[in-house]
Amino acid sequence: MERCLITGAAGGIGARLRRLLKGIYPVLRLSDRVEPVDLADDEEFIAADLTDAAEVERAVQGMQGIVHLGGISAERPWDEILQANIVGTYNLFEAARKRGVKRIVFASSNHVVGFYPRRRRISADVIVRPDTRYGLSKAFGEALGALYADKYGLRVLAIRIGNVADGPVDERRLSIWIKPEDLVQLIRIGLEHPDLHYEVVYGASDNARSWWDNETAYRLGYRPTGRAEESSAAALAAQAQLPADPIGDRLQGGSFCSTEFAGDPKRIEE
Ligand code: 15L
Repeated sequence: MERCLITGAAGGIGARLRRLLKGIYPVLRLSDRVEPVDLADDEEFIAADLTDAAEVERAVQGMQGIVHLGGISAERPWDEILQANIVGTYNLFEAARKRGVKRIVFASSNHVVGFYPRRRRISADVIVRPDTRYGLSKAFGEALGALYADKYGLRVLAIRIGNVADGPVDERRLSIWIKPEDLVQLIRIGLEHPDLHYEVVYGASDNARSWWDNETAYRLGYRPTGRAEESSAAALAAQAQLPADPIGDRLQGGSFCSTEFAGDPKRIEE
């Protein structure tokens, strides 16, 4: 793997990955709608709007691997999600197929399975339970990855990312936090593992309170070094300052579940 593209390079995770992946691959091309403000002289950038298929093809041209972070990473009105995450992700996979890209690491999200209760431990094989239109769009991206792996032979890793940060910032994040360096490990598995076809893994560190069975990631060689529990006192103190969320506090997706929730909360699985 020598030539990689990061889409969504101007976003929060993109900014971290630009630094952490630098030097690992000889060519690391960055793409986003707008150029990162701190772009360095030795960084290659191509502006591309994911909804514009021709621009996406231009960004993808000559690449062997793609880390697809681009699109919207929070709940938004349907038309915005549709354009950026559904049409945009389709354009990205289609450009990759046409241009002979070998591998895609798809930044999926824990919000694909956000409506599972916190008391359940789930593997990556469970049926999806999206908590938002955003989570739904990520489920689409995962399915698109399976199609392009099975039908066209791309190698695809979908990472259901928990929360990327320097440390866990509240009680929920004690379960889903991922240290940035651990995310880099997973991305490298997606870009380099010789036996990868199509897999879904959870993007979480070695968290004692995890809700996820991440066996697939471990089988592929993942050895996370982050441990959320080491910061549990600070995370729980921060949680104590937050208002209670009677729906979100029971569910893995947290406030993404309670946003726009309508009707009787009793219907949620206990
Ligand atoms: C996500 O998918 C979001 O992109 C991120 O901003 C966080 O909110 C994260 O999930 C989370 O669940 O904490």
